[in-house]
Amino acid sequence: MSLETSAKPPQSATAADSIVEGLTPVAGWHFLHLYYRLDRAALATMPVSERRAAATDLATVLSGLKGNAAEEAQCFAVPGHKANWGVVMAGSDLRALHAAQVAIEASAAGSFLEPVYSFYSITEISEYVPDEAAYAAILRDREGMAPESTLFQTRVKQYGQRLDAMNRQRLYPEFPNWPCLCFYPMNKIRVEPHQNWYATPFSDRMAMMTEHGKSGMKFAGKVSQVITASTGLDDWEWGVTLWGRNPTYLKEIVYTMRFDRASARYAAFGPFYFGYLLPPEELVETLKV
Ligand code: 76R
Repeated sequence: MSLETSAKPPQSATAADSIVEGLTPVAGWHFLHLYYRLDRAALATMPVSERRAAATDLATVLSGLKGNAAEEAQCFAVPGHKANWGVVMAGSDLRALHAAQVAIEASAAGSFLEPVYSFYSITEISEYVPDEAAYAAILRDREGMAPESTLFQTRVKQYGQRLDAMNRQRLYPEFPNWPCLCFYPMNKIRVEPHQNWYATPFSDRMAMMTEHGKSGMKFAGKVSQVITASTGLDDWEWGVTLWGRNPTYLKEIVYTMRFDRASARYAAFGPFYFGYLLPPEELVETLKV
């Protein structure tokens, strides 16, 4: 395999001429996952009335996130010992998102909340999302469709019509109100000489991502994903947030993708967090705060 890297630059939002100074992403939203454990020993020392007030305070802070600090926010219970609960927020205002984190930690519940994990990233449109012309080339070269055929032209046109909405969802995602979600960070590995994603020609990477996209599409309606980018921002290169209509579908999609070349040969994963969505009042009730 050639180690020559492609000259093709990514479709970067920052490739535009103008400089956008500030904390608002040039395109997309900030994306913040926060995970906490409850310190039961600290909770046990609190008088019941204080404990109830702290639970109410926490539920109030969490209820106010969506529409105020963040455009989207959801909280969820996490079974197991890695964390007891988590919250995921997305929005354009970094200081508001950070203030929301501070509000959780400085609330009356702060004295018994132990932060255990966080991940900061920004939504993006991957450089492998085909534009209309690239999609036409895929139909022609990989699916052997004749460009003069009506079917070919219809499919390209329909794709172009869907693309705007799909890109909006990639940058400004609406969080599905589904029963459960999972989160994990990932890297594309750089092992020389044959497994360096970044030294692999663009066309090979594109072919692998096309295979990846196809295997993901089999889960349409069962799994919804938001891939956020964190190179230079957090310890891993991407955050993967998946919502499932059922935990089984989350298990199945991750297992299925282990066999895609992009994951089988090039992916490394961080810790996995799984949770089930709950409204804030029910969350504090369930956790027996
Ligand atoms: O967004 C699109 O639908 C276009 C095709 C596509 C791209 C470009 C796509 C489709 N993904 C893309 C990019 Mn994805 N994705 C993951 C994971 O566990 C693993 O093995 C990998 C974790 C999952 C589960 C998943 C799901 N994807 C990416 C990138 C960015 C690469 C880059 O830019 O360099 C990563 C890191 C990544 C990882 N992906 C899909 C899915 C699903 C379900 C789809 C199909 C979406 C659909 O229905 O159209």
